[in-house]
Amino acid sequence: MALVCFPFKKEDVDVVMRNVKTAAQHPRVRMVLLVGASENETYVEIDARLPALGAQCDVPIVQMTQLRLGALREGKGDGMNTALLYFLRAHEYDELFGEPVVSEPLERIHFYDADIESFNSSWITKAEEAADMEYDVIRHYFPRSSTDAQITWQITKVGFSLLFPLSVLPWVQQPLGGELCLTRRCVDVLVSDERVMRQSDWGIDTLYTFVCAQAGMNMIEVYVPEGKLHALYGGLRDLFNMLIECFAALQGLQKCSIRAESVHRIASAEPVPNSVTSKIGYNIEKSLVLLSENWTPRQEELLHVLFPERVAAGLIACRDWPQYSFMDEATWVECYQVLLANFEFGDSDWHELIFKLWVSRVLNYTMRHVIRGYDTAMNELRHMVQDIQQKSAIELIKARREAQGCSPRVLASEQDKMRRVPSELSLFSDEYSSSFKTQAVPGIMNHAT
Ligand code: GDX
Ligand code: MG
Repeated sequence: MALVCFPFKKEDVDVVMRNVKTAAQHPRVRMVLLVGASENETYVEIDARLPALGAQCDVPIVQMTQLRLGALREGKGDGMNTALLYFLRAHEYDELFGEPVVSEPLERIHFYDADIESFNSSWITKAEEAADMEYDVIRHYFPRSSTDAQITWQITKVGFSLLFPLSVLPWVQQPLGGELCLTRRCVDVLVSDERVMRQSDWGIDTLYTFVCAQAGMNMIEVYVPEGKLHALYGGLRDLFNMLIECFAALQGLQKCSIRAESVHRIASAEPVPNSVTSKIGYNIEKSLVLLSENWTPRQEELLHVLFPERVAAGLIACRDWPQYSFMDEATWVECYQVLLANFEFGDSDWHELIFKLWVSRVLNYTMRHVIRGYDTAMNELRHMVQDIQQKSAIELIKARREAQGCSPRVLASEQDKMRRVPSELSLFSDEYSSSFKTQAVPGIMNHAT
């Protein structure tokens, strides 16, 4: 039986209560858990309305505030990790959580954002039916507006494609999605991983995705055709923390290796409804202004010293007038590699700089591709990450073979033989041999050194 968790901070309580009721009345759900960021207004109002809702449902509905577990900003990561610990211990007395609430160990935990207006019981059913087929991780994926998900596309998908091109990670549809179901086996893996438990901020979704893949958990992505309608943000500035924390989480993983021998299935998608294709994800006019804000001399210096000159010139010119034509896909990849090598988490100049670089990238994509229609824009995004993945994969395979001592001349004839050998250096993993790790690799793979 399953536990459904809604992490929340400040949300519309009507939406939250409707979602809690949907979950509590689902036949597979044994209990519902609300984990609040603090005892804020939303928390207090939910508390007042829970007894009435509880009377209409047969399963326990528990609300709590998140524990301080991690080492970074107190955010959604602490909320989700609190839920994982609770899930493991809900059937027995526990010092942290008190008396047991259920009699048997819970088998699965589902997470859904509390602010989803299109949530319904089929989301739980789809995940449960997939879990019945013995997948460890079930992720929901959705059709999204072409201007939505710009952290997912420009940061996480680009990063996974660059750093782990042969693993399952570039294939994960929505690697930052907060809607997922995990088995007890998978939760055991996550809570015993220190990297996960310290990630108290927005980086938590990146860590769950990465660690599940690294541990070889079998994954399926189920499709939710109606899409995720949820509380909207205004300008891109609202995404400042999420951007920085999601990038920093990925940067922290860049030296990790990952094998890719787990199963990954993706349920097929369906035609995208007009409600999604016609939606604008962010306010363009408000975002143009962001390029001229919060400049310091040090940001200019960092640009001149570390980035290509056309990027430095283009971005600094934004102090007077917004520009974005310089930040095409190839330039973004160059900047991304500079950021991977040099970005300093916790340094306010670096935070502002990555934010402005990303805003110029999002505006460039919007003005060059989004205006040509939904399908064109989505194709451009897909091609961008596919190209990165392919180039990076080729570099990785080449470097690995060189490290193994294959001269380029014998590569072609050796290729088939190597593919059939299930050695510790599987071609379909991103693991480096120890000799490879010690070598400087030119170009795109300089992260491996
Ligand atoms: N307990 C707790 N503590 N919940 C939080 C906190 C926190 O500090 N901050 C946010 N939440 C809740 C929030 O109330 C909502 O239910 C959910 O987490 C997601 O937050 P929202 O502001 O709606 O995020 P948004 O913009 O929809 O973000 C999406 O991308 C995130 C990401 O990119 O990392 C969403 O899919 C998130 O689940 C995902 O983490
Ligand atoms: Mg939301």
